[in-house]
Amino acid sequence: MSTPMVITAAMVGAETTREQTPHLPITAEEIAEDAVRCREAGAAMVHLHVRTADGKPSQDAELFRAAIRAIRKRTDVLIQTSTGGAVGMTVDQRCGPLTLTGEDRPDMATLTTGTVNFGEEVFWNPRPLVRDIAKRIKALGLRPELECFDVGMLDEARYLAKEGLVDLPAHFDFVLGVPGTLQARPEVLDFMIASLPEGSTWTVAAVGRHQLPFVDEAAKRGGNARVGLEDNIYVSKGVLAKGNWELVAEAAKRARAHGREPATPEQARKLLRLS
Ligand code: KMH
Ligand code: ZN
Repeated sequence: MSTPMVITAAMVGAETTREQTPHLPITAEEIAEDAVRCREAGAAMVHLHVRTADGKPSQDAELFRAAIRAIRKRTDVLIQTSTGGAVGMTVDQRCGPLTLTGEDRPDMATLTTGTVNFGEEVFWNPRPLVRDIAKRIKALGLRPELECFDVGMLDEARYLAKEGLVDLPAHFDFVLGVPGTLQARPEVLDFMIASLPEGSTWTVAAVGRHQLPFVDEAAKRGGNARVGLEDNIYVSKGVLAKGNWELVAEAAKRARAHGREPATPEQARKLLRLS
């Protein structure tokens, strides 16, 4: 039987707005409601950002706590918190969710391993900042998802491993198609996979119109996929997804078409070597 496919729902993000789609969840209850439906549709994990009541991106620990509690009250989906936040945030702001311990501790956290252009802006990740976040993730006893927006970020993960800040094999997320950086093409995905440290696992998060086609590309290659309103708001050309769950349902359909069942949270925990 084929390895189950871990589908991650990137539900909120920092850039998508209610003006772009009325279906973006913002409050803890809205996030939890959509997360329940994502889990039912086949997501094993949610990639979580939070917003203030007026919809602004935030990395506030208490907003994360409220969202995590609301989700865990209703579903067993794994929770991966962002440490990327929004461009322009300080490292302490970005690490808000890494201050949550005990029953509010997330299951995983992201770690972007280098600086990239991000549309018209810069997603700033110089080495000292990356080391700082890597240490905080380790101190909390979490495994990072290494967010690679470009090929060199894979090599940087190896460098972090040499410094003892990241354990290999690791779990990587190839973020493809952000304007200003590496674009979403099948040959790019092949090169990223070939460049992985041995034994590592991977997810692909392709943005915009590439999101759903790259679920197929990932399924064919034995990898995992991330979908959701953080990266794409359309379920088909010009048709808004009615929630993250609709993108997850479409991803699950595509996974099954390639003989891959969506992983349960328990299976994802084993596949991604989470504690
Ligand atoms: N919002 C982007 C600038 C992450 O979540 O770790 C960064 C981001 C990455 O979304
Ligand atoms: Zn994110």
